Amino acid sequence: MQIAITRKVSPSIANCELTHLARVPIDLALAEKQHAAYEQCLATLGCEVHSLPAEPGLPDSVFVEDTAVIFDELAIIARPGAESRRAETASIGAALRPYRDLRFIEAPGTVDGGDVLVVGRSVFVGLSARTNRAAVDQMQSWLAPFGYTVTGVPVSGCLHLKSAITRVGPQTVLLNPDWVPTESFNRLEIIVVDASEPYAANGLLIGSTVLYPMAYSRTRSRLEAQRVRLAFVDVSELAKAEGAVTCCSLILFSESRQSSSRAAI
Ligand code: CIR
Repeated sequence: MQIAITRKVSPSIANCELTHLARVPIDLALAEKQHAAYEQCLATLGCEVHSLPAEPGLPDSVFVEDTAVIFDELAIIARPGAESRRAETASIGAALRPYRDLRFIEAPGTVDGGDVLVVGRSVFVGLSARTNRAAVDQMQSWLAPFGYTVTGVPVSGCLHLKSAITRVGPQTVLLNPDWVPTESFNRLEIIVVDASEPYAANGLLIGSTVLYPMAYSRTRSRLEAQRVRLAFVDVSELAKAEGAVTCCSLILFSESRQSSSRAAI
C-alpha cells in the first residue's frame, strides 16, 4: 500500500517564504481547491491519502515534502533551512512514527526534503541555500549501512534540487541543465525541459504515472514523445508560493518494514 501524507493549505500561505519569485496575491480558496484536486489525483493513482489538518501559524506547511525524507528502512526528519519552517516537522514526525524508525537532522545541519532525490540506492542531495554539507554527512552516516550512497550536488538559480530534477521513470529523470550539472546524473536517462519552461522539471512519479502540472505544454510534449504517462494537475496558486507537485506530499510504502528489497521511492 502506497501512502501519501499531505497537509491542507495554511490560511496564512500569503506570508510564505519566497526566494526567486516576487510576492503576488494568492487566491486561498482556489489554492485549497487545487490542493484537494491534487489529493484526489494521488488517490486515483492508488495512494491512501493521509491528509493532515492545516497549520494556521505555519504559512509554508502545505509543502510537507521539505519536512522529511523517507526510505524503506527509516525516515529522516529534516531540519529546514528556513527558520520559519522548523516547527513544521513535529507533526510530521508524529505521522511517520507508526511506519518508520526516525532519525533527526541536528544543528549545524540543515536540509529541506525538496533537496533530496532518491534513485534506487543513490541519494542525491542538493547543496542549496537551504541544505548544507553537515546534513549530507549525517544522512550518509545513517544510510551507508543500508547500502546507499549519498552525494552532494551543487544547485544554483532555483530553490531546491527537485526544482531542477525529478524522476519520471525507474532510471529516467526530467532535468533543467541551467540549475544542476547534467554530468552528476549521467548514469541515468535524461529528458531535458523545454528552455522556455525552466520550472517544468518537477513531476511526481507514482507507480508508472507522473503527476504533472498542466502549465508546461512544451515539456509535456517531450515527455509524451518518450512515452511517459502523465496525470495533470493545476497548481498555479501553490506555484506562486514557489511550490510544485513533489512538495505537497510525502510518499511511502506501508509494508516496507517487512519488504526492504523494494527500490527506494
Ligand atoms: C519555501 O520557500 O520554503 C516555500 N515557499 C516553498 C517550498 C517548496 N518546496 C519544495 O519545492 N519542496
